Amino acid sequence: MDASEKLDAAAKPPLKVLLAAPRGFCAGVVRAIDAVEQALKLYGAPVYVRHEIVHNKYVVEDLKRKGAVFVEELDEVPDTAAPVIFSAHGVPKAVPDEAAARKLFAIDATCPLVTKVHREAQVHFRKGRHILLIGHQGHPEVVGTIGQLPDGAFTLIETAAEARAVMPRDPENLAYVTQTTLSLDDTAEMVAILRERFPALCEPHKEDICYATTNRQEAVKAIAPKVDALVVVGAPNSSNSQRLREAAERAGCARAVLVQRAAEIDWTMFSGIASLGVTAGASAPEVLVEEIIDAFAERFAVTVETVTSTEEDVFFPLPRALRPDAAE
Ligand code: 0JX
Ligand code: SF4
Repeated sequence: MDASEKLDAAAKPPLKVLLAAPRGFCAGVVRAIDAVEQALKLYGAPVYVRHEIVHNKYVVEDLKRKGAVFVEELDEVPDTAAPVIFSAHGVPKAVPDEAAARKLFAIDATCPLVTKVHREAQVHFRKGRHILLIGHQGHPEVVGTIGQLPDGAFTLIETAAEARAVMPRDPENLAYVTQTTLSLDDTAEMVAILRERFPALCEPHKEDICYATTNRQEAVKAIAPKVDALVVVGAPNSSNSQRLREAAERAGCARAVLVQRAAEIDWTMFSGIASLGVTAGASAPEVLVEEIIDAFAERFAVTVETVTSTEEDVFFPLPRALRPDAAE
């Protein structure tokens, strides 16, 4: 430490940062972003992407600069030989059907763990079961899951009150599936209510809330009670990121905020703190975590400690059309 750094350290209040691990990118997000990058490499620009590939503006803007063109619906894509990639969140069946009818070169970057939920729902439907879908209305993953089956196949359950009130036609032929990025605690409560009301309820063999959602919520809960404030790096339209902020608040950290970029931090919220928790949603790149910690380091004498609650080694291979020999 040179003299000016010593002066700096003395002038700044100390801040202990507890950095949650795991945090940030999950295997489904890595695969989806790599799919767009690889499509650009193999087929050149433009590559069309339906919906934000993952819910993060920084990621989207970076891919735009490289030649990706983002649309919300297929009717915004011209008749083209260029690839059209579906986002990690999944799409209703009507979307690949329309792409096939238009002979578009569709590449599906839906996370395999979302596709697993689609498959479960299809099996229940074939077996004549009505399906309760626990999730958030209007979220693209929920729209995609509902769109796997004909109208009326699902009833959406958003709250414990709805779990208590739902009146399925045939309670003996009933199943549930869930969105992958829900609150573990809220979902456990809703499932407990449904189980008690409908003993014949068919359940997923392996939970639908994915490993990444589970691990990031557990990691944030481990640090939240120990810090004065907590930052979740992520976007407001990112369900899993919002759930991390909520989980931190419920675990005892009253000052828990979702932040996209350092420039938007409201510093009045952090006056007088001595400890800070930091985590990131599954769609938030690590470079933004670093940007935010650097912004705190301009105002505080920061020391960083990583708190690891579990190790992850999940990896999903790219969609087939993008594997190395695909364009030959
Ligand atoms: O809003 P979500 O959490 O579903 O999506 P996001 O933030 O893009 O995270 C990655 C994709 C997750 C799909 O399950
Ligand atoms: Fe897949 Fe889970 Fe990541 Fe969603 S959060 S993309 S389900 S691994």
